[in-house]
Amino acid sequence: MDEPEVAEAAQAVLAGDRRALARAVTLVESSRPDHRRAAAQLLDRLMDATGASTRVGISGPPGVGKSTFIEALGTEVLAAGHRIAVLAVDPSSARTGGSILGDKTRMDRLSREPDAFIRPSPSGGELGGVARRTREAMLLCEAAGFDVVVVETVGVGQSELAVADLVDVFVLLASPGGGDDLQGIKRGIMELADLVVVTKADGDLEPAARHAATDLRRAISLLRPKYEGLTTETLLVSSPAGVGVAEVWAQVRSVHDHLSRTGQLDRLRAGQAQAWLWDEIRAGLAERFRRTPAVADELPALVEAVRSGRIAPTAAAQDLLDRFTLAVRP
Ligand SMILES: Nc1nc2c(ncn2[C@@H]2O[C@H](COP(=O)(O)OP(=O)(O)O)[C@@H](O)[C@H]2O)c(=O)[nH]1
Ligand SMILES: [Mg+2]
Repeated sequence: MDEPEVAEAAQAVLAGDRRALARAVTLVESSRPDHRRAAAQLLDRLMDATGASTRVGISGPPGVGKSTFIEALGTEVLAAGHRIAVLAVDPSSARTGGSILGDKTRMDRLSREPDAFIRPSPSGGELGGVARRTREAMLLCEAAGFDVVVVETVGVGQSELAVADLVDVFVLLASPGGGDDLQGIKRGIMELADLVVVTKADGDLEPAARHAATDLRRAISLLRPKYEGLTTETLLVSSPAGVGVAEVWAQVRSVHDHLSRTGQLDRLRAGQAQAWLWDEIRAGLAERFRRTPAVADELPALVEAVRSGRIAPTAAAQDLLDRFTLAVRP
């Protein structure tokens, strides 16, 4: 993509052209070096039009009801006059080559709305790459005029941490009947939550959902608050019936307003931007390192030597880094 094409793409995204937005997201998802360069130029042109959205992360284990909830939330958010973009981060799809299909059908209603944009995560790639593409896709959506951006992630290991690092408000979904182990939520993940939502508070599951909420409230009360003057609420929803969803949205707004009013949102985003810069530098350096012939020539032998215990990893790393430094020195 040359300069004028990038300029044209930027104009189309700014005009809210959904197909242009979809193409731009495809561009930032590509790992081809020329695409990476074009994507960076495109984002650079759009930066001024970004940042005005409410960025919401929604996480929880598979089957907890994330997609169903987001569909209900989306309806609420659209009714309030917003435009909503939903991006999915699913590191498991990298391994299974799919798993997002179910989500697509479940967000059927939302995906037909003209003021909604749904984008499942691309399969393939490691978490770092998926998170980077999601950050960029989020900025593109903002430039296209979406003022609510929801990032859905399957709660497996590190992905919650990555998502919590790119949104303003992080919502954790828990299911009833998780037993006495607090639905298996790890303490570290609970500490990230700005809001906890217990799903499936309906029918036979309602008592269990109330019980789970009580347990979660108790557990949260023992944690150090994430922000001064803000408590992490635990709310109940029944997504298919839409019960409790408006309350969740109101609470998301309230947390966001608080952060915004107190200057904490600016600090949060500044920190996120800085962390992103270092992610990019780390990823770019590793890439250039691997591609440097003086490194690439020795890498397989040294990896083997480290694997068999003949050379200490530290020594091998030193050796390779010295080769890299020598190679890049003018
Ligand atoms: N009864 C009830 N079922 C729900 C609710 N939310 C989701 N489900 C069901 O739980 C299953 C998993 O939902 P899904 O949204 O795909 O979960 P995800 O994997 O977290 O995205 C589906 O069969 C949904 O119909 C709810 O609030 N109440
Ligand atoms: Mg889902």
